[in-house]
Amino acid sequence: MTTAPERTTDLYPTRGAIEVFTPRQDPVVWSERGAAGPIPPSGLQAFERDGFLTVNPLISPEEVAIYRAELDRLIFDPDMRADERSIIEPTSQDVRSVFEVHKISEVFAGLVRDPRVLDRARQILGSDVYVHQSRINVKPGFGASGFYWHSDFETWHAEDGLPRMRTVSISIALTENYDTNGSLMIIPGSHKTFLGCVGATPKDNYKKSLQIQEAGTPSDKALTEMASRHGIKLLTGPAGSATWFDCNCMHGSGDNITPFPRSNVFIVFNSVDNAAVEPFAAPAPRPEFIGARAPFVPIK
Ligand code: 6CS
Ligand code: FE
Repeated sequence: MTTAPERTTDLYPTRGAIEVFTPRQDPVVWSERGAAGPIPPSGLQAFERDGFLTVNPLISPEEVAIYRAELDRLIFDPDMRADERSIIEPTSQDVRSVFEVHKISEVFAGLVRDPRVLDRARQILGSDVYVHQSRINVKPGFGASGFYWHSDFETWHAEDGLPRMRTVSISIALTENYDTNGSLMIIPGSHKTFLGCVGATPKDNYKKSLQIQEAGTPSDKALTEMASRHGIKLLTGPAGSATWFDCNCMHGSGDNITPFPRSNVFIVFNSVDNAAVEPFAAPAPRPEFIGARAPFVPIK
């Protein structure tokens, strides 16, 4: 059983009076060079350089069908819709996200233990891991709203208390991720610089930020600088494909006004050596269904 460490110094200041760039002070790939695992050395090098890596396919069409059916079961369940772990689209009132699916659903619980997923997470983070957060982002057609530019780590540091950049997300496409239906956009290389954002975290910020994020978003100037220097990569792919992305990538996704949903399952793995402490820039930690807290059991 792992318990939370004492509060550490804040290596990545954010949500103060001014915007501040801090060079990354953590490795991107934590395992020793060439450590055993499913990702080949060339893949680890690409992940280290770009901050993301696509695996296509990761799961089979038959497995996609199983996860899609489970996603549909969850989002059309009235009790689930009323649950605090479900986030509703502000305009269409469709379900936008469901959090903690690895605890709600046996089917998604199995996915976090799948060696094709778990072994890659352990290889990137170089340690035992646990799930900091899991969610399905439904992004139904006809008007689902996007996710404005942000670094996940900026939020997980400020509001959940993750001290270091030793956290990785996998996004698994459960529907076709087209270039038109609000797919993930990442600024390659942005993971190497931490952007401390302006503005204190409001109390209970998560009640709004999971619909429309304001605190922790970059200024137009900073975003223009990053995008001009690195470009923007649109991550498309068929259902069954997956993208691993570092916790500090600057990323976002647009609205989906097509008839084609962009439904993905996201799992956020954190190293057991990077357990959440007190939030670095928020009045209180977010609820556990958004950011797991010790004691937790490493996934074996
Ligand atoms: O606040 C969070 O943890 C969530 N928000 C976004 C926009 N991405 C990461 C995560 O789902
Ligand atoms: Fe995000």
